[in-house]
Amino acid sequence: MTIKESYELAKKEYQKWGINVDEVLEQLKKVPVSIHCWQGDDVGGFEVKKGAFSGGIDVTGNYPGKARTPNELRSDLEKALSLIPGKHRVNLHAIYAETNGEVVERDQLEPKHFENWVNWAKKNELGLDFNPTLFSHEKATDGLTLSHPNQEIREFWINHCIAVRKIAEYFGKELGTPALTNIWIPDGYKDMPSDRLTPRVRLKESLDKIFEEKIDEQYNIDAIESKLFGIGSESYVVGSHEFYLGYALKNNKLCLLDTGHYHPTETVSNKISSMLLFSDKLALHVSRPVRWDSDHVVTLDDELKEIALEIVRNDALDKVMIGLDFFDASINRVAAWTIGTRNMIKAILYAMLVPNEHLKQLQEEGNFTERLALIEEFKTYPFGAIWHYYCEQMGVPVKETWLEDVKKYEYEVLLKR
Ligand code: RNT
Ligand code: ZN
Repeated sequence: MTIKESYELAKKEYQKWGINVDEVLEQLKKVPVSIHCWQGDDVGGFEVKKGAFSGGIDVTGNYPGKARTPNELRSDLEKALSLIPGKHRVNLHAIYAETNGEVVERDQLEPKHFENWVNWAKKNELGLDFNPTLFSHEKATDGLTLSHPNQEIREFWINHCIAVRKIAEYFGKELGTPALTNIWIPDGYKDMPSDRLTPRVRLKESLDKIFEEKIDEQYNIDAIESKLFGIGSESYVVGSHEFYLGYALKNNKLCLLDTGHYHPTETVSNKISSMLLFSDKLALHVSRPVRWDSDHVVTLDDELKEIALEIVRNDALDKVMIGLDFFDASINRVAAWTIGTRNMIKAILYAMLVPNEHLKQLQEEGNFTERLALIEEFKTYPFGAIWHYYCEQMGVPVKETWLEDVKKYEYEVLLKR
């Protein structure tokens, strides 16, 4: 049976439930995922004067072939994008600036340092998102940045964030789609704090200064990312969930929820509906925590499906900006992007192929038996046949055949590095 024949059969199964699969696929094409560039080089970046890797996160593994230059990174991204169905976005960090061999301090970065990225994004029809980099730097060695007691250090990072927002505005203007600029800081303490308030007061003031200059949301959208703990900030993190939730609501900013930044049994899927009642939009860093905020490659697990269900059944595809955040250096990095991004898209498709309205109705009627029975039965509906057809239709490899492309690329390009 061909892919198309399997698709036609599967389609009928869904049709019985009133799901129009052709329409679903049209809708799916329009859902962008923001792919993080930093999986390609283990969050290294291309600064001339590189600071030691730091910031409460860690990358483990030494798989050969990591990108050493912006061109290598772009070429690896292109390879991954050729294996992922749909039109997507690329998420950059400030450390991916290109400064022509010159040392440019982070508070001095300008749009021109990202010209190559913008030209590349135009050529590949990609939107760009952005992040200031407040780690791996001599002014962040003690793990404090925007909440630092030293005013000069705070100002340096404030100016960095302002510079980054202006660069993001340039992305938005050039590419015709707003850039999401997400601020994440590592600030916190390894051991019990004696004062939780003062650093938070300073963080609040720093954010106020960063956002003083209004930038048209047509070009740049600001987000702030919270965290529960990190390596070296096990006891206290300044930018906690409550801190940013409050800040975002009061100042009309987006909360960015990273799926690895909560207590192990606390799920982001359960937060989306609540948060969207009080803000128009929110952003995600979809990641996979294994025991801790470990940033493993995203798999098609229950929580990923639940996140996708929450977005789809609450009609929130325009409200939730989906981005990825993982970095595994122990496997082929192009494969890591491909696996994680394909899984994110698969999860959205899965959620679109569930009779969501019917299931909602069952719950309203108190029919929990049928609710559970159908949720479970739908797990083995022929979702795979629809996914394979989608890949074929979008001109990307079907099933595991993409692995051949990656192996060839590894042999011909990555292993020569
Ligand atoms: C760290 C945050 C943050 C980073 C990236 C590199 O815990 O998740 O988003 O992973 O900015
Ligand atoms: Zn994150």
